[in-house]
Amino acid sequence: MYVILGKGSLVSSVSDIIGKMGKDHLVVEEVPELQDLKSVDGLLLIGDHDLPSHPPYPVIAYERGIYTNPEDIGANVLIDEASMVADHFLIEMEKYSGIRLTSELVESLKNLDDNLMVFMHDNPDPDAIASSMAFERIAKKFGKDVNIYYSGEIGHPENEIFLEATGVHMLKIDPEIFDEYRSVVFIDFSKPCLNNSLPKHIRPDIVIDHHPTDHIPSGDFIQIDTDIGSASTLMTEHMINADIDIDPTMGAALLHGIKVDTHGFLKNIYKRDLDAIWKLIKVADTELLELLERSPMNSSTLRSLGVAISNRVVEDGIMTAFAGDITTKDDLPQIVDQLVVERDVHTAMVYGIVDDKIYLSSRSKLAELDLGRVMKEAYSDIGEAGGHPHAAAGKVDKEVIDNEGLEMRFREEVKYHG
Ligand SMILES: [Mn+2]
Repeated sequence: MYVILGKGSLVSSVSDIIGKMGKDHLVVEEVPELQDLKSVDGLLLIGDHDLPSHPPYPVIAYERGIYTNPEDIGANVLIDEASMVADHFLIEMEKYSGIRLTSELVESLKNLDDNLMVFMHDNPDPDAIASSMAFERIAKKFGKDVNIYYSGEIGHPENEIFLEATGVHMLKIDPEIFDEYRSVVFIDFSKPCLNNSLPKHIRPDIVIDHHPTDHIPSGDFIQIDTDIGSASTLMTEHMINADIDIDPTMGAALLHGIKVDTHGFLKNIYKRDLDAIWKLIKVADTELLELLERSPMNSSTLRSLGVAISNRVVEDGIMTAFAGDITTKDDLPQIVDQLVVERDVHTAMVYGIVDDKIYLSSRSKLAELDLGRVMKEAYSDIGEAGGHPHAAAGKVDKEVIDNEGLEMRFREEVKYHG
């Protein structure tokens, strides 16, 4: 039980509020009354009192005026009026500026055509898809029809499950859709033609993104917020501020979007992402989340994984593995993710054949290795290759190199750069 020690109107107001929050507490006016109390969990001290020294519970004191040392008045923590006002000012300002931003979004939505084109980047990921779904919900509330467009592949079976479960309807970008002008929205990217299949001249009316850019587009509502882990976080904030119900499927979709973009809530995550997670976790469909978590694999991918496992060669922590003829190059990233977990392997590359091309995908656990550069230097003279420091990919013609040469080039470059 909490105890408030003090008297006056502030004490009774604070007691009312704590009561409304459902916390069991008691108000006492004088220090001697404390002696008779059992099981005190904490004391809030309001006003001047001489406390017994070192009580067996934490003491938090409220003091008007200038901050003093809490120990001087026998408290562990001091709530002084100035910091309290400052803290609350900042919290309320943040809330209010979020609400204002959402109402700006709603205002610009209202001014757009009745039919909106929402675009995602190529090979849209769960963050882009969930955010577009959320945007559609908001737009619908204000009487707008929405078509969601993408290019490239949906690829990963996790994404297919995601689409099935959420029932989101997406269309492939087709040059004809630009014949008739309709309002344009970019979600999870901001620049036409970069990592997306939009013609360069397309100008967005609305942009909601979290990737840094050197070019801020002109448009009616442009939100490029880089102090955030995912577009799903921005959309969660807008849905809450616009008072739109987040149903269990939408909640799971947004939560999954945040999760994927923050590497499982571990990297590139901000307090606002955590606030969004906290809200979504209470409504999200946990069965759907678990389904997405298991990250299913198509049977053809699993078969190719089997081939790659039996063909794998490990030397000095470097694994190369031939997956044979594969159904699609999208199988390779999933396969190499499984291979690189082998103990004592720090870097892995898997490759497989589709038609007359060899596709490659690699992963590394070495912090100091730039795998994108390794792949580039190993294969750019005979094909295309590159990527990120920990994940890279490539493509070469089957005619120009045999498996042995392909594997040797990879091992040599890793050793050289590692
Ligand atoms: Mn994203």
